[in-house]
Amino acid sequence: MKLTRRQALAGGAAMLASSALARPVAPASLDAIAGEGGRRFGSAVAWAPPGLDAGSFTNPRYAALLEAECALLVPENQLKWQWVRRAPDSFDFRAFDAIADYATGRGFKLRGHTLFWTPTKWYPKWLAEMRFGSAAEAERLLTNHVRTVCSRYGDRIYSYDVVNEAVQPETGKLRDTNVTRALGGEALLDLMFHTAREAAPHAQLVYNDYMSWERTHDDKRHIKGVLKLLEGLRRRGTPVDALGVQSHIRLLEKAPVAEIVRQSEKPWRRFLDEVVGMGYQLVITEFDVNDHEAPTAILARDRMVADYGKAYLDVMLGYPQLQDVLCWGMCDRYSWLDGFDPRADETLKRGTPYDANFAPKPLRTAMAADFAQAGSRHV
Ligand code: 9MR
Repeated sequence: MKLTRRQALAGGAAMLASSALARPVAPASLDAIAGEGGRRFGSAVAWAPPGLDAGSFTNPRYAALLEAECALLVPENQLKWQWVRRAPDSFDFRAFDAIADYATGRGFKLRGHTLFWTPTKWYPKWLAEMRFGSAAEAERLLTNHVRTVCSRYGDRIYSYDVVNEAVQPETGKLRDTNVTRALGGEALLDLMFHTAREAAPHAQLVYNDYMSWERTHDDKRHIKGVLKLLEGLRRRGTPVDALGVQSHIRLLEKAPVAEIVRQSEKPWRRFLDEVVGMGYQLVITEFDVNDHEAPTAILARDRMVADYGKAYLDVMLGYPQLQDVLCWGMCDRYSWLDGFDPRADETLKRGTPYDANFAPKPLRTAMAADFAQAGSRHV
C-alpha cells in the first residue's frame, strides 16, 4: 500500500506516541561501549551528607548517573591524608568507608587515590609543619600509612595511586618538601612502592601525575621530569605497574582545535611511546576538559570541548596498554574545574560529559564514539 505523505506523517506521529508509552531502551553505557574494546570506564565520586546537592553517591541523581555509566569509582578526596589522617597518630576512615561500602555493594571496582600526594599545599596542617628528626621518623610515618590503608581495604581496592604528583612542573625535578627532604625524593618513591607491593600484593600500583600534552613551557618540563622519574624507578627495580595520566586537558588558546592538536600530538605520542617502551601500563585517571578559553556560546563551546576531548582520546586509545579510563566527575554541576580557575565570562565550566542539569553533552557522544571505534580496532 502506498501512503500519502499526510498518512505517513500521521502514522509516524502515532508510532512516536506509542513508543513514548513503551519503556525507553537504555542507550549503552560508556562502560559497556568501552568494554567492546576490552576497556573499563569510571568516575570520581565524593562523599557528602545525604540531602546535599553534591557529586556524592548519597545524592540520588548523581548516584543514578554513576550507576548508568560506570564500572569503576575513585574517591575524589576522601582517601587523601586531609581526610583520613587529620592527626599524626589516628586515622578516620568514616567518609571513605561509606564510599567503599557503596562501591562494593553496587558492584563497582574501586581505585585508591592516593597514598601520598606530594605537594605541601595538600598536606594536613600538622604534616606541613612537621620537622622530622631523622629519615627513620618519616619512613615510619609513611609505611604506617600505607600498611594501615592497604590492610584495611585488601582486595577491595584493585589499583592505587601510590604516589601523586612528585614532579615540580616548572623545573622537572622532584618536589622539595619537608617529607621528601627527610628521606630523599627517590628514596621516598621507592619506599612507598615497595611498601605498597608488600601490603597489597594483588593491586595495580600507579604513579599518577598531571603532565599534559598542552604546549606550555611547564608542560614540556613536566613531561621530561616524569620520564626521568619513570626511568629511575625502572633502573632501581621499584615495583610500579602503570603511569596514571590524569588527563585534565585544557583549552588554553583561541586557536582552532585541529591546529592545537596538530602541534601537541607528536611530542605526546613520543612521550607515551617511551613510557610503554619501559614496560608501564597506562591509566587515564582524571579525565576532563578545561574550557577556559573556549567561546561563551554553549553550542560552539560544547563542540570545541568534544572535539578536543575526542582528539585526545583518539591518541590515548591507540595504546593497548591503556585499560581503564576515569573521568574526574561526570557532571558539570559538581566539577572541581569551576572553583579552580573561573572563566572570564563567569559562566560555569563545561568540561565533563553531562551538563549541570544532568543532560548528556557532545563530549559524552564523542567519548562513546571513541570507545566504539577503539572497540572495532580491537576485534
Ligand atoms: O577535585 C578535587 C577537589 O575537590 C579538591 O578540593 C582538591 C584538593 O584536595 O583536589 C581535587 O582533585 C585533584 C586530585 O586529587 C589530584 N589531581 C588534580 C585534581 C584536581 O585538582
